[in-house]
Formats: sequence, structure tokens, C-alpha cells
Amino acid sequence: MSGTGDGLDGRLAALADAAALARGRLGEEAVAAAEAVVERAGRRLGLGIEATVVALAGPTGAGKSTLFNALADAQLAAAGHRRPTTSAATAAVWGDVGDALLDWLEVPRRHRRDGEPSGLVLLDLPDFDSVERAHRVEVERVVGLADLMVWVVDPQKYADGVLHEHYLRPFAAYGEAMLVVLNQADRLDPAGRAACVRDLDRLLEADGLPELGVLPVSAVTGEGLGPLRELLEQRVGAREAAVARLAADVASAAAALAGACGGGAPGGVDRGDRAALTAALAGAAGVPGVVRAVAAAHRRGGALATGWPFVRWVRRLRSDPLRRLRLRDRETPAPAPALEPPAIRSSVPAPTRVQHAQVQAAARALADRAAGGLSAPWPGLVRTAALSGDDVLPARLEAAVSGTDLKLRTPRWWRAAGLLQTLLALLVLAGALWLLGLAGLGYLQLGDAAPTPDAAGVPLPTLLLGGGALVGLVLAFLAGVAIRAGARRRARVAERALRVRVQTVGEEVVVAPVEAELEAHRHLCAALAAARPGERRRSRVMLAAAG
Ligand SMILES: Nc1nc2c(ncn2[C@@H]2O[C@H](COP(=O)(O)OP(=O)(O)OP(=O)(O)O)[C@@H](O)[C@H]2O)c(=O)[nH]1
Ligand SMILES: [Mg+2]
Repeated sequence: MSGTGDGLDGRLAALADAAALARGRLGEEAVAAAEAVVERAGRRLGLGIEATVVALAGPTGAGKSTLFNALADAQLAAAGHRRPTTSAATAAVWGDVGDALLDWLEVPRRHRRDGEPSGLVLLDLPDFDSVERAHRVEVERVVGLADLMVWVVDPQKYADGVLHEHYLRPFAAYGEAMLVVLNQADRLDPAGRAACVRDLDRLLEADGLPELGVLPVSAVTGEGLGPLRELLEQRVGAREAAVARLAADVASAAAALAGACGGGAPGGVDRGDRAALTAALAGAAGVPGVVRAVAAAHRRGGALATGWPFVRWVRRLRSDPLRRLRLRDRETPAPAPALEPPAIRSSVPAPTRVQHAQVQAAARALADRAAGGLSAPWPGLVRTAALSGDDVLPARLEAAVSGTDLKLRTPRWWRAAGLLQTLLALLVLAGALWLLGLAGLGYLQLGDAAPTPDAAGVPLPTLLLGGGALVGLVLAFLAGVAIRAGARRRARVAERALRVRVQTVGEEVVVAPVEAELEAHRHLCAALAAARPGERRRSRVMLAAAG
């Protein structure tokens, strides 16, 4: 298909791209129309642009069939007084045109002609304003396929409403793919003819086709047929009509979609919105609770390891908060079968309705700012994208939290401090037993058998009991201070790790879909711009020929 003029191949590829991106996003009708253009253009170009399909269309009795016969120089199509006369398309084919093109046109009645213009496929159509619905459908169908439409009107029907409102005005971009012929010019005197042409020119201008001239002819007297033949030969010889028509198709299909690209540039995903989303997700994931549990578990573990042994057991009465959340020893669960959905494994509470609403609000705010400036329907599309993962969020957050390495560590000094506490407790016990022994001896009046050793005047057992207890309590106090500082540090480390995981969920479930939608907008609008022509070349050929 290479080598078609005006970069049509590239513009078709761009339109195909745009249509694929627009599917499900922009209006179904415009998308379907663009897809149809791509499909039809592919078929038409595949059939070769060496042939040019020219269709004669117009109201009943305008003289299409008579003109067709005159151009073919043979009585091929029935023309007459019965209205309407023609009920199916007839083709006259000049030169070596393959049947594939005529099969695609679905015109079974074909007449081969010799001579020039070689490559012309001339079609005589039924009346477009027919009382017969089938006629109207057939015209509509061929209008969609022909490379060049020749609108045949007569002095009575040139202002026909259907022609102007249904076939000309909506095709204002198809100036290069149309001709207008005023047939039965022999019925008018020169003044009447000039007035009629002027009036029709004015109507065409109102239709948005100011450069489309009017060619007066008479199929009966042959007047004006020379210039018409010349014009057709020129168009067929140039082999540009098919491309011009398809270019107009591409341009109007792209224009129908381009309304969605009218707005400004998208804002993109804002850093603040991202942070707010992460905060909302962290709340919904129960991060603060987990962080508190990490700190509490550290304090509890530290107290159990280093606390004063005589009151340590009190701590055991309260269970490990991390174990309560089932966040300890994460590596233990057996791997789940691959196909089963991941079970909710931790006992971190599911998001509350309020937390869920906060996440949605953050996602919406992020989407709205990201799509800021874009024209409809993009803000809605971006918002929908931001909320598209809503139902998977709870499971994803749960997995993120339970999969986070909370970096729980047991400081090595705990063990040393614990050993020291045990040693001190033994000294206290020894002192207490000693004193108890002395008291027992005294009670049995066996005292002073041996003097109690002392240090600096304090009896040794008293020193053991009192000093051991004092040092143990001071050690427990100092260890407690260090443990609380450690707990705060552990909490910060865990919170950072949890936030990273939660942020990843937000990126995947909210931000990525939003960015994908913005990318679709960018890509689609670039494709539409590439599909639309810059400057449209208008042919003045026919006005010259009409003179
Ligand atoms: N005077 C005059 N009569 C014409 C001219 N062209 C066609 N006619 C006559 O107008 C009548 C209708 O012509 P057709 O060729 O059958 O018209 P048509 O547009 O094919 O009509 P449908 O097939 O019904 O759509 C015939 O009687 C023709 O002889 C012309 O240029 N001048
Ligand atoms: Mg006819």
C-alpha cells in the first residue's frame, strides 16, 4: 500500500491507533466509524488505485441513467418516464479493471467498454430520494465506497432538501471527492441556465462547499458532455480520487474523535496527592496499630530479658502484641497452593468504612488533579482508573503488611544484662538465705558461734541482699530506658518498611492505572493529530473545466 499520496498510509495507521485507544473510552459511534474507515480504506487501497470508481447519484428523473448511457456511448441502463426507473446499480468499466473491485462494490451488472478513460468504473445508481427503501439503502452503501461522487440534478430538483442536507452539508470535507452536474440544461434558455447555476452555487456555498462548481450538461443533446468527459479522464488519469476520498474519510473520522482532545495538558500525578494516598492507605492497612505493636513487643521482650527477676513474671501475664496480630515468625506458614487465592494470614483488622472512604477520596483527588485541564470524558476516565482496583485493595494491603519484614531484632546486650540480673538475683538469694540462717541460729540461742564477716562495717549477708537488690533495680531501670529508646527506633524502622510496601500497593493499584490513562490520552491525541491533515488542497480544476 506504500506510495499512496498525501501520506495516507501513515494517517490511516494513526487513525487505527487512535481507534484502538478510543474503544471503550470515547463515544461508541465515532469509534465504530473510525474503525470502519480503517477497514474500508485497507480494502480499497488493497484493490489498487489504478481504477477510479465514479458514481452517478441524484434524485429520480434527473437523468442519471441517460447520462450514464451517454458517457458509455451505449444503451446500457434503462432510462425512461416511469419513476423511479433504476432499481439496482449498473457498472460501465473502461480498461483493465479486475473483478475483485467490482465484487467489493457488489455491483453484479457490469459492462466492459473499450477506449478511454482506462481505469474508470462508472456506476449508475438508483434515486436517493426514492419511495423504495431498497433504493435509498443501495445509494447509501455505494456513497460509502465510491471514490468520486457525481451528483446529478435537474432544473426542478437542484435545491432538493435531501441532497443538500443529507449528502452535501455533512460531506463538506469531501469537496475533492465530489462533482455537481446540472443535467437537462437544454430545457433552460441561456439566462435561465445562468440563474440556475448561480442559485445552485449559492446553495453549495451554504452547504460548506463553496469551491464545488456546477457543470451544466444535457444528456440528451450532448451539450457539456465534452468538459465532463475531460474532467473524468483527468481524475481517472491522475489516480488520486480514491486517495482523496479516503483522506477525507480519515480526516472526518479523526475530527469526530478529536473533541476529546480539546482540553489543555494533563496535570500529571502530584507528589502531595501521592503522599496523601499513601497516608490513607497506611491507615486502611492498619500500619499505626502494627507500629505500636512493634514498639510494645520490643518493650515487653526487653523487660522479660533484662527486668528485675523478682517481678519479671508480671510481664508474662500480657501476651506478645505482635503474636496477637500474627505478625511474628512470618516465615513459618506453609506455602499456599499456587492457584488458591492468598489467604488473609495476619490478624491486622480489615479497613473500616471510614478508612475505605478516605482511600477513595485520596484516589479521587489524585485522579482529579492528574486529569486537570483535560476535556471530557478524560476526567471521568482517569477517576474510574484510579478506583479500578478498589475491590482488590484490602487483600493487597493485607498482603503488603503481612509480607513486610518488620526488622525485629533482639539486641545482644539483653542477654548479657539478663545474665547479670540472674547473677545479682542469686547474690540476693544467697544473702537472704544467709540472714535467714543467722536468724535461725539466734533463735536457737546458738549465735555468735562464729563472727559474721563484714565489709566496711556492713555484715556480708546484708550487703549481698541489699546491694544485690539495689544494683539489680538500678540495672533494670537503666535497661528500661535503653529499651524504650530502642522500641521507638524499632517502631520507626518498621513504619518506614510498612510505608514502602503500602506505597507500592498505591502505585500499582491507583497511580499506575491513572498514569496509563494519561498515557492513553497522550497517545490517542497524538495519533489523532497525525491522522488529521494540515492544509487541505482544494481542486479548482472543475471550475476551469466548467467554463
Ligand atoms: N430534456 C432532457 N431530458 C432528459 C435529460 N436527461 C434525461 N432526460 C429525460 O429524463 C427522464 C428520466 O431520465 P432517467 O435517465 O431515467 O433518469 P434517472 O435519474 O435515471 O431516474 P431514476 O432511475 O428513476 O433515478 C427520461 O425521460 C430522460 O429522457 C436531458 O439532459 N434533457
Ligand atoms: Mg436511472
